[in-house]
Amino acid sequence: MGNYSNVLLETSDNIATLTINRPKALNALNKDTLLDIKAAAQEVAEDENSHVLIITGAGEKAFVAGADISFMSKMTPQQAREFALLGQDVFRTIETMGKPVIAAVNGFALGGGCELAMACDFIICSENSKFGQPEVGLGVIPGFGGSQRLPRIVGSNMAKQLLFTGEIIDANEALRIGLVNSVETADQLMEVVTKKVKKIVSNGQISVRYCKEAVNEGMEADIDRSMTLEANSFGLCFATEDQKEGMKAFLEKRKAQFKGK
Ligand code: DAK
Repeated sequence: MGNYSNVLLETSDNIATLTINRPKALNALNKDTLLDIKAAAQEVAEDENSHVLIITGAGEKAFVAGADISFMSKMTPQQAREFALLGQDVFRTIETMGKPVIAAVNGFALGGGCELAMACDFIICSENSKFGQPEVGLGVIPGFGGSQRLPRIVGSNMAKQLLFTGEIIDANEALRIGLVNSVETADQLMEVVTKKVKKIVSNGQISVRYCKEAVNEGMEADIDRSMTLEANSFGLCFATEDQKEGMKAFLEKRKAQFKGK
């Protein structure tokens, strides 16, 4: 896979792993890092051998400690707007790519780091993780979608509490409010995430993709429209070899061999 200055990208067993790699700055997101994340995500989206993407942070302390405050401190209003639009675009690329993206949060996920994790399909974190949107303490608001995704995930009242106070919550509180799906020991985080991801990879990739689209698009639509979306995608599955193989394998009492076709 391609070489990037601020992220590492590797693939094995159909699983791509993108590691934000600026550990000295706790993987803070500057413009170049955002551009690397976007290019790497697009590479994975186009790579036939990558079925799932895991995003994590280098080092033992942080997933991503936020947008780079030293970089942001000197921005003009116009540059700030451009920076917010860039981050939003990068995170939308992740959110809308036709493959599952799992955040393996291994430490601080603050500000832009929490926003990056929330743009993924779900989050599994280590016990030492900390989450929060501390932007109000810096005199700004979240700029990479945090004020929009947080209420969609944890509900508007809890989101407002976190956004207004800027408080940092630990992994167990993140689990309690439904921000993360599970909390693992730091040692076992990648093992657990990989196990989960291997289950995803063993399924029909087209149907996994349709599930992602159905949830994402359905969440933004009224119930009638979202039911139509589901019915349409359900119908489309019957145009795939995977549907024929999946149902045939069940009836023959064997494990399906999906081809993603
Ligand atoms: N940006 C830049 N550098 C950071 C950073 C960050 N967000 N977080 C940490 N670092 C750097 C530190 O400056 C330090 O660098 P050196 O001093 O060694 O050169 C190094 O990482 C290690 O950090 P600490 O020495 O502070 O480590 P500690 O363990 O003592 O503390 C910490 C860890 C995560 C509690 C602390 O570093 C911290 O509070 N960091 C800032 C967390 C934060 O507030 N994050 C949210 C950032 S705001 C927008 C676009 C985007 C956003 C908003 C608006 N628009 C364009 C409108 C998003 C905003 C954010 O993400």
